Amino acid sequence: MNKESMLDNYRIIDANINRISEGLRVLEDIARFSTNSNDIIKSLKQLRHNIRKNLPDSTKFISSRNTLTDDGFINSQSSELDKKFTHSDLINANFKRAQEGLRVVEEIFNTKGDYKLSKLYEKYRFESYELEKKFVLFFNKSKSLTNIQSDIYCLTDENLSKGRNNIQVVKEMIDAGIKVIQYREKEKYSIDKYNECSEIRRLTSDNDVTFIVNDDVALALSVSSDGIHIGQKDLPVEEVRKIVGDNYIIGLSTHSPDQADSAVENNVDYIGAGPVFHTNTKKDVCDPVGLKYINYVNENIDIPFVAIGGIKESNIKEVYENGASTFALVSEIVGAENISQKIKDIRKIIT
Ligand code: TZP
Ligand code: MG
Repeated sequence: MNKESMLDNYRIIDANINRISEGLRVLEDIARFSTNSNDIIKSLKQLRHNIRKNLPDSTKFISSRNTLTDDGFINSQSSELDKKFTHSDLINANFKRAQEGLRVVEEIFNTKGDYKLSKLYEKYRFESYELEKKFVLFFNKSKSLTNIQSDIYCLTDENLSKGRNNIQVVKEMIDAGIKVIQYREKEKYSIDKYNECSEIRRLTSDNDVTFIVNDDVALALSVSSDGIHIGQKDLPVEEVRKIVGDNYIIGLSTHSPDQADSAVENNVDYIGAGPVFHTNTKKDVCDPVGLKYINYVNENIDIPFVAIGGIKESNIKEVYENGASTFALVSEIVGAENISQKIKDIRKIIT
């Protein structure tokens, strides 16, 4: 190999080690500013360190550097191909950046005759694939949990929807800027529920809306909803967790301080707290638990909670004043003549 092409190899490796480390650094920082991502941050940092640490003769690589006349840099400055729109785009692009860089380093070391190093960087590339999966699933779950903590949590109930079907109602909710929707239908055939949920999954995915399915774990998984909402009389949370895995959201209805405390112990992701007031919507419902329970949950429970049961435009202020910041309403919203106007009116009170 002549001197010229040796130098080019160093330059390629130097550029790619920078590309990989920078990509991983961006990912690390995105993870750093999400909650509970410590595991992922540690793995990213470890990988980034290993990638630099195992590079021999670092001065040789640096001295081959010539960034300002690099065609890659010059092209990038005059192009908008790399524009990103969402955090998900950013995550995707930076994993790809790291993986492509690792592949280049691996190939160049291989042709340079550093076969062992080539294999090492291949191993890092495979580690990055696993990490990407972990990161994306984790990130999607935290995004969904953020949506669950938005102002209004909507649920379906076709019987109360004034002749509109669930799909029409869901579209109106999404148009009004609702960020979390639960599919709750007690009296339909599974096949009809499946068809409706598949359509709702499409609509919610397209609009970054979190989609939760009530009661039915198989239905939830079959349409890839973001979560499942269960009640005290459903399968135990631990069993549901075994079925759905850690990256899936489990919501649990609670009606007492004991139930809220044990929800936290069982790693539930959020709880419903209620019924705050009397409701006709839920048939097998216990007596109203009142605002006192909302107060208890607000002061003692560290996971997100959603106040539910008999909440209307006319009484939501009290619920808000007792510490709730997410409100689940069924009849008040699906039964409104104008869903979007109703949502606007409610928002005026709680923001
Ligand atoms: N869980 C507790 S109360 C309730 C559910 C599903 C129904 C709430 O419906 P509405 O019409 O908002 O009272
Ligand atoms: Mg239930």
